[in-house]
Amino acid sequence: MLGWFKKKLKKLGIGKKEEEVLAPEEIIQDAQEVEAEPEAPCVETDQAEEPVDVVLEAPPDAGPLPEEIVAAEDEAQPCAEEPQAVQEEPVVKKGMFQRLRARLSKTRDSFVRRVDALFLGKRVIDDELLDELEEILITADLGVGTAQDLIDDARSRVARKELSDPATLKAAIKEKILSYLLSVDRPAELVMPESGPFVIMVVGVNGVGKTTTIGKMAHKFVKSGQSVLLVAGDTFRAAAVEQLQIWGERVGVNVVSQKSGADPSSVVYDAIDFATNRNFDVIIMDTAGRLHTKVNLMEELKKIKRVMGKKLPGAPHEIMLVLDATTGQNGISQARLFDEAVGITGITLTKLDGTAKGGIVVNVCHDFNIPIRFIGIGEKMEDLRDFDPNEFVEALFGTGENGSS
Ligand SMILES: Nc1nc2c(ncn2[C@@H]2O[C@H](COP(=O)(O)OP(=O)(O)OP(=O)(O)O)[C@@H](O)[C@H]2O)c(=O)[nH]1
Ligand SMILES: [Mg+2]
Repeated sequence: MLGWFKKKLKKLGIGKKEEEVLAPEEIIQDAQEVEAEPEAPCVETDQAEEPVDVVLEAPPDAGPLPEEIVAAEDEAQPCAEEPQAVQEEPVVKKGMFQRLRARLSKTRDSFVRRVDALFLGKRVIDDELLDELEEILITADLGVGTAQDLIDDARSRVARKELSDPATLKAAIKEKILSYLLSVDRPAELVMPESGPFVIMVVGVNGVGKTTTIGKMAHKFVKSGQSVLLVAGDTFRAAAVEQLQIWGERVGVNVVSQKSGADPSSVVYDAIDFATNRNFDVIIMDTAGRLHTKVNLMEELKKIKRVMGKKLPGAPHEIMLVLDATTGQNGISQARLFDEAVGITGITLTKLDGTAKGGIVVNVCHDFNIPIRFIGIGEKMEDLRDFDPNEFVEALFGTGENGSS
């Protein structure tokens, strides 16, 4: 991700496959609507030159406590203090890979292990085997279209006598999946703005992990030396502002907010002024996952995008859709809906740690020409990974010893 941010943005576009598109109200899963309570306007900052008011209350679901985060960071990089500097990087990298592998274990069980079990003792690739393989791919949430393409490819390679036994078929499936993942991982074209901050607008339905991902992203940017400003654009849910403020405190970054119920466009308008005047590098804006009427959510997001562009030409530089991997195929419908409304330029897939539906990653890359920027593999600050197709496929298919199958 830092490569993505520092160097350039990836080229974007939309490619679609025919799949059933749900009505917006079916896709945007509702939760209990919370009445917004008016609160004092605030700009929480430790860098601001002007005096500011800070309103900070404990939100109900702010995620893990700071102590847990510190402990988790220690746990995440067990080899970081290795005395021999020359060995440090590979060892840490290996530890990171093993952690990713462990977090993807449910998906590996539901997908690769089932493929292994299917192939056990089989000597020939016949129609029955391919049909059963297709079923595994579909139930592992790779999507019907992706599964069909994989099986069609395998079938034609069998016909061309390129594949003869199940072991080569597994390698072929792995290779084809990697090709889907790499096809949207191409080099960037867009450069960082000449002046002003790089603006990221984060969107997604409620509960997918937008605010948490924003906190984690901010942590990554700060670690790479960027100054980050968070914008509390979810003015609908009463505790949303406080939840972002807590993340701001954890990460040590500023949060611009107004009272609950305020117009999110006005919040970001002020935030862009604030960031431009103080030379912030990055603005990350949180948005609501639901509003009183669902159709209005999309209209609200369109308005925010328009206002950003008027205030800072070229902004937003990234519209990041957050998808919850545990929702499986519903995520595909969400991606379509948000893309049609505001034009998605990057995707983060969260909660891959708790689900057997990780095949959705392959489905997203196959169905959309939108790069996956990050994957979320836990609730803690360091549990956001840059999406690396090779690493992901190895974590899924590899033995874990040396990354080979
Ligand atoms: N296991 C796991 N949990 C996650 C991950 N990302 C987010 N969560 C959890 O998902 C829950 C919802 O996260 P939020 O960040 O509040 O989601 P949101 O999209 O901002 O929700 P709304 O503000 O209601 O729209 C929280 O309990 C997070 O800790 C992840 O990668 N793995
Ligand atoms: Mg939120």
